[in-house]
Amino acid sequence: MSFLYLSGVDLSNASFHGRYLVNSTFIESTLTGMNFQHSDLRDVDFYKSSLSFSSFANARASGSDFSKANLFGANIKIDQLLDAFSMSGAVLPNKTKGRNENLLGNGDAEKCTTQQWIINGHWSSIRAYNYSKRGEQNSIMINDRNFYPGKCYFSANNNITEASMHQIIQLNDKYQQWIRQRRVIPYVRGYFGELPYNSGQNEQVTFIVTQIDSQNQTLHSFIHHPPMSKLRYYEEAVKPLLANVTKIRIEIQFKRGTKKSQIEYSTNYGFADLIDLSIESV
Ligand SMILES: [Ca+2]
Repeated sequence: MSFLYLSGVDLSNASFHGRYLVNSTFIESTLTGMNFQHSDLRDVDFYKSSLSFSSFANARASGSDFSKANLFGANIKIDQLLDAFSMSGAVLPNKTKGRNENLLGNGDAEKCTTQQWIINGHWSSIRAYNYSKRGEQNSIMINDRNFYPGKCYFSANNNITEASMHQIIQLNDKYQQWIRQRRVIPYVRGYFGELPYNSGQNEQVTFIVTQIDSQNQTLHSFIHHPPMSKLRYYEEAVKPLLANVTKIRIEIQFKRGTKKSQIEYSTNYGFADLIDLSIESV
C-alpha cells in the first residue's frame, strides 16, 4: 500500500503497522487508537484528525502536518513532532497546545550580539545588552506562564531618536505550498517594553511585518504597537498570509523616550527579547 487519500473517515483502532504511507492524506479523520508503529508517515497530512491514543512508535513522520490534530494520550515522541512539518494548534499528548518553530534567528538575543539581524543605519545603533548588569532575569512569570529571558536583550544605544533592525524570512517550498492550501497566519511574540529599571520614560518598541512576493513587491505591511509596560510579553496574530507570499520581513524599531527638557533628551530606549515569528494554521 502506498498513497492513500482518506478524508473524514473513521478508522478507529485499525492497524497500519509497518505500512508505507508517504504523502497520504487523513484530513479530519477519526484515527483514535490506531497502530502506526514502524510506518513511514513522511509528508502525511493529518490536519484536524483525531489521533488520540494512537501509537507512532518507531514511525517516521518527517514533513507531516499535525495541525489542529488531537494527539492527546498518543504515543509519539517530541523528536518525532519536531521533525514534523507542523503541529500548529494540535493537542499534544500531554494536553498542551502545539505551535510551530520560531523562524527568526537569535530572536532571544542569546548570542549576546545582534548576529542574524540587519541593522538599519549605523551598525552600532542597536546592541545586545547583558541583563546581569541590571540584575538577574532568570525567569519571569507573566499570565501564569514562565518566561526565560536569559542573559541578553536588545536595545538601542545611540544619540538618535530611533533605530531599527530587521530579518527577512525566505519561506521554503513546503511553507509556500501550505500557504496556498490552507489559511495560515504569521504569529509574532516577543517580550517588549520599557526597560525594567526605568519607569514612565515613554520609550517605545514597535514592529513592522511585511509580506513580500517573488518579485520583491510588498503585498502587505503593518506596524504593530505593543503596549509598553515594565514587563510585558506580547503576542499577536498578524494578517493571514496571502497566497503569493514568498518572504516575510520583520522589523523591530526602538524609539527613545520623550525629550526631558528643551536641551536634554532621554537616553532610554525600549527593549525587546524573545522575539518569535512562527506560521500557524488558523
Ligand atoms: Ca534573551
